[in-house]
Amino acid sequence: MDALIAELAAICGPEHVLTDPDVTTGYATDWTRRFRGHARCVIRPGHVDEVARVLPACGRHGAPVVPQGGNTGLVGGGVPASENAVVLSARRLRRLDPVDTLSGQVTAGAGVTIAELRAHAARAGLEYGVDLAARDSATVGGTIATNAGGIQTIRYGPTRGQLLGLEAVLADGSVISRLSGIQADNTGYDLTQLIAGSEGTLAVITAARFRLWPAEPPTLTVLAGVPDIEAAAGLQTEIEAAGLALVRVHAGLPAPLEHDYPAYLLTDAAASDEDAERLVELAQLHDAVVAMDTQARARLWAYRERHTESISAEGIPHKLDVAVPLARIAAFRAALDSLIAKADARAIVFGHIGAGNLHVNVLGPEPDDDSVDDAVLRLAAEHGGTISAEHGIGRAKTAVLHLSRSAAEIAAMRAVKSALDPAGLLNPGVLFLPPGGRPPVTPPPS
Ligand code: 2HG
Ligand code: ZN
Repeated sequence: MDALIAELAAICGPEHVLTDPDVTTGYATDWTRRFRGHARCVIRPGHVDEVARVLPACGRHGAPVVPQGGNTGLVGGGVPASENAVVLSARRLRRLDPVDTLSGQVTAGAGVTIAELRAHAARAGLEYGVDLAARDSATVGGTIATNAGGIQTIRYGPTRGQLLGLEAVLADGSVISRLSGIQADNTGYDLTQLIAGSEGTLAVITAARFRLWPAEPPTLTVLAGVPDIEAAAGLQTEIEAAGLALVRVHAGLPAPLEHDYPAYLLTDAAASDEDAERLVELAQLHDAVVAMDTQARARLWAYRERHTESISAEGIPHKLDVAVPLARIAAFRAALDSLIAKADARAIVFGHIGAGNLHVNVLGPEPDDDSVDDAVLRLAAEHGGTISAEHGIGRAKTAVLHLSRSAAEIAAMRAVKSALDPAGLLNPGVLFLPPGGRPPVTPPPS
């Protein structure tokens, strides 16, 4: 047997070292199917102490480690780029402490899903501030590593905004643990916030301490037809006609409104009946339906949340998760149309309009063809925007990080990376362009 695999089996138990290609392939392919790699094995530690032994073992054998949560990321950040890589699945790190109702906080293991964390908080009358369509698979560890946003970002901020402390293992196996939840803690570098959003390149997250919010569930959801994207800006979650049509086909849903519209707006609100009436009378809203109970609200949200799967049913999408300042969103949208037409591609655009965040999903180009990706990301930068609003850089956007970060910032980020992980053990090829350029998204069959 491979000496590394024998060592890993001794640490975690042989049943937690997966080597069967039928099983490991699932861990080495991302949710979109655009990014594929090959895992030498998948290791599933069940405790932080095991993680602390796994990392030095992989280091000794020169095997890169790719930390992975629910594998719902959309930019290839959890997919191994080298044949030799070990995928470290954090899904068995399932600690979930009782909610501390005095402080309104909770500690959760990296493998707890967002749906489980939200349900746990809700049972204590509190709310975890992040929610997203992938809630049943996306994990605490993965959403911290990617600083996931989701559908409540405007209200509560992204994952970083929920985070009070982390337990994580550094590349050399040392464990850092800041789970006390003390908010008044001004003692130097904030390692928690440094590791959040570092996409598995600085540490393996094993647990986290979160702040929770008083539960104030929205009382109504409005789905409205609007004339264009500008009318939707300033409000909440936006869908366009093409996306809604796709969702209706793939999810078998009826038309939500009597007529079709160029764009749709979906928004949750904590409001009274009168407020709801005032909302649907807004001049920009051509037509609207209002849902006031949980089931009816879920029915309207399905039109938004089933976009990702409906697009994937049509092909392998190029996911370009950009944000531009709200004042420039209409200009960006118009320029995007002509760019997509010239590329002879198809774009499905939806997002979180209140945050200026558009998920531009391009269908048509081959998975390895980055030309549309480049053009759309450049367009966002030219409009004063960012190349990633919520999904991160992953492997997908390493070559264009400079569109959103200055040379000085990238140099500082690289310095942090080499100080904490001098051998480049953790998630090589993610965030920074590797020497020799980005490997192909789909490796040749081995
Ligand atoms: C969402 O907003 C997710 O539903 C996925 O960020 C976006 O599939 C996408 O492009
Ligand atoms: Zn999103």
